Amino acid sequence: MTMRYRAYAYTTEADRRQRLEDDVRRGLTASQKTLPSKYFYDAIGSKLFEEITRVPEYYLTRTETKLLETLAPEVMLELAPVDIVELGAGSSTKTRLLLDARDGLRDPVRYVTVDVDEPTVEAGAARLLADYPFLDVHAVVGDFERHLEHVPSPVGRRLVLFLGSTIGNLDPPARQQLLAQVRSLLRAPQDRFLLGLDLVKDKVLLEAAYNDASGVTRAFNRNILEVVNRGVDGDFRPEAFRHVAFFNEAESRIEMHLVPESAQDVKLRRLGLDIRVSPEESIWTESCYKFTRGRAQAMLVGAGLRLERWHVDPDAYFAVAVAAPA
Ligand code: SAH
Ligand code: AVI
Repeated sequence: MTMRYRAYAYTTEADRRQRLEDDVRRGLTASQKTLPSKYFYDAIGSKLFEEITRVPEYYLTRTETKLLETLAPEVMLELAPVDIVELGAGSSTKTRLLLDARDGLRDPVRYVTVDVDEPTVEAGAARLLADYPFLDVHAVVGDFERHLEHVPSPVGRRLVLFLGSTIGNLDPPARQQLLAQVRSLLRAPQDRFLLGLDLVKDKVLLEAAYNDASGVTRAFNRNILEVVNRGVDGDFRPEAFRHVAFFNEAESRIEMHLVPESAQDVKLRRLGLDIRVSPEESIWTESCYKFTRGRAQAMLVGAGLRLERWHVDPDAYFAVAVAAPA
């Protein structure tokens, strides 16, 4: 790729493997078995996620996209950022909506993308570079919970993006920690943070979004077992597990689990570990928290941020918050 693209990986293959081994051992020997949701995103998982964004039940992506289309001119022309940092950008499709709205502005922009899945980042960057000659791309291939210190210092007005309600995949303590780090990425009073949040709504709609009729979310959920098999030389049979997703109202989150049809004895050879998963238990693979304006405001304030604007679609399904340093 051209000199306009630079990628920095902050973990070695050996380190990544060690972390996966530690996470799998810890998660699958706990009384409530768990796997961290960041492991969904291997090449197949990222493709399955892209497919999820197109199933009719998954309203999140299309609703946020519409909101961003409306907001983009205001955000881009008012803020005129020259330094855009995006966490969990994936293929950077939504970033394009913002870049398209720079109508007339041709100042160079540096785009810093932070994501664990390198091939997806690279493919997204290639498309951006081809279409936006004013752009430089700096890819931080890593974990946004561990590697934000490697985001380079701003080159001018900065806009940080965290879209898609990916923040909802973090538990409250991890979420607060991440927001505090985002706050430290904002250096100047005019720097801003754009945050996409899925909102609390009718349980039927929420549950349908995670139980699509075409079964793509089921395939996405089961794929994490393929990632584990590859990572620790395991023999999970993903098809032996049911996909279970429901709204936990008390915690305001969708929970995704994998529940075996019958008891499964699984060898995790690289860990020297044999485990049994019985039909009375589950492997909890993901939480997707849903927000209200009040809760979003409180979490931003808790991280030293001020909620400046709150944009919601007409059905009040999804919100894009604009936050500033407090
Ligand atoms: N922002 C895009 C993609 C959302 S999918 C959208 O709104 O459609 C979630 C993305 O976050 C994936 O690309 C995944 O690889 C990335 N991701 C998940 N956990 C991560 C972590 N801990 N660190 C870095 N990237 C992560
Ligand atoms: C990436 N993240 C915001 C998605 C979500 O809705 O929480 C991941 C996902 N899980 C199941 N479907 C989509």
